[in-house]
Amino acid sequence: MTRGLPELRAAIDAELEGWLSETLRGTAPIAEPIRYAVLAKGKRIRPLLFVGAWEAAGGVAGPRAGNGARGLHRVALGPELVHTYSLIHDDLPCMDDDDLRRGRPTVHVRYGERAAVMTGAALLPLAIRAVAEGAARLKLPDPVASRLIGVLTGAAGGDGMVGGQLLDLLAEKQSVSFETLERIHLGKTARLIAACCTMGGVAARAPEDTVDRLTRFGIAVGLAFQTVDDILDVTGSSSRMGKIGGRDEALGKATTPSILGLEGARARAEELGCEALGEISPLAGADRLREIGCLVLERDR
Ligand code: GRG
Repeated sequence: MTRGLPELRAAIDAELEGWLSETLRGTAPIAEPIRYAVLAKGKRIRPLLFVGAWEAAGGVAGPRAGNGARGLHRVALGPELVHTYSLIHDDLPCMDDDDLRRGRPTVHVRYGERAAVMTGAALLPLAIRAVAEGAARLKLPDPVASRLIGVLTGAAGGDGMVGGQLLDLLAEKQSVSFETLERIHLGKTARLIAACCTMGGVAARAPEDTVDRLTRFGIAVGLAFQTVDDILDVTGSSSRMGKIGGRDEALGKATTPSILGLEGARARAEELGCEALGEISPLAGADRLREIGCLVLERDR
């Protein structure tokens, strides 16, 4: 698979669109807000990381792998659907209370709060279904498919994204140490990003030391991702980001720039980026994964 990132992103978008159309048939009225949230212009970093990690782990899609790339892209939808659910719930009035996301009104602004809660909830089972279907297409044995689901659900749960989000909310307007801040970032952001990388290694049936390496890469990239997000909340353009900036300060959130200053935060992002790239340097097929890692660090939205 030698396509560039824009082509890969387009292939993932096409899989999302096609699969949702097929899967949501007969599920009106929840289908509309689901499509609205998922098909909005996200950067698709998590599915890209999954495919990049799979390649770095030596994954090969061919006739012997069943439907090859289609199966791979179907699995890649799992983390994106979990991520989209987290954005919908994160934007709710009882959470961060945001009106704009991915360049358009948030789901609760467009469809109401009750529909937004249910849209988020509906995305979780869809995510598991996408991973299970993709694993079947790749002809992965059941224990490998179960492990993929275990990695994704583990990262999304109380010990990962949901737990990190609660810590984040509890820390509002509190004085927080840098160590505590990074523990929050690990839970609310980095665990899901790392799960994409772990899943890439698992789906490629790579040796365990490679899977561990990809997980460590993912954690460093995930922490860097949140650090850059905190920086952009201070310095970024709202129209470019598709969401309102300055929200962290308004909500009294501890962030990397609020603790280390902007320059300190930039240095921390760079340090994490180097750590991440160091982890995958021994892997022969890691060019795309490296490119995605750099994209995370250099992004402006
Ligand atoms: C309410 C049960 C319940 C759970 C909520 C809301 C939540 C769980 C977790 C929040 C996790 C969260 C939103 C972390 C922030 C991660 C982050 C920086 C998201 C932005 O990701 P991008 O930039 O977004 O990849 P796009 O739109 O490009 O996909």
